[in-house]
Amino acid sequence: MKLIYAIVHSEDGDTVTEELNGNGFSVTKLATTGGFLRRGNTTLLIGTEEEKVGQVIDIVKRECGKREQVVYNMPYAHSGGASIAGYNAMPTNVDVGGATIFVVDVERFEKV
Ligand code: 2BA
Repeated sequence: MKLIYAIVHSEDGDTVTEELNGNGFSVTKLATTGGFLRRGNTTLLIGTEEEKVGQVIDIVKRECGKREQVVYNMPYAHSGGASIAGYNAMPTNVDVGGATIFVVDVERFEKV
């Protein structure tokens, strides 16, 4: 048996958990914090048989893969009070998603 730790962006946590559950995998979802950026992320614990690890990783890749998203930044308003009315929001491409995955051996698994 293997235990998979998948650290994903918080915004992907619910959809990937639903998809894993829908495919018969049990998931424990933890609210975690990245040590470097100190932002919230989500860590999923998935215990499964060795032969199903590939299927879990495929689901995580599909639901949490890196992709670009367009965000609209409002121009910065100086404290002088100039109105931002009439300015267009600036579209910017940002990277979102991505997952960090660890697969470890489970020495013993019991439900009591
Ligand atoms: P990623 O490498 O995609 O990592 C995303 C999150 O996954 C990390 O959040 C951390 O929570 C977890 N993680 C990644 N690798 C890990 C590992 N070897 N052991 C345990 N947890 C791990 P953050 O720590 O907030 O990092 C966010 C992003 O900042 C990282 O994205 C990476 O691009 C960058 N980063 C992290 N540590 C760095 C460092 N020491 N120097 C430069 N950049 C760093």
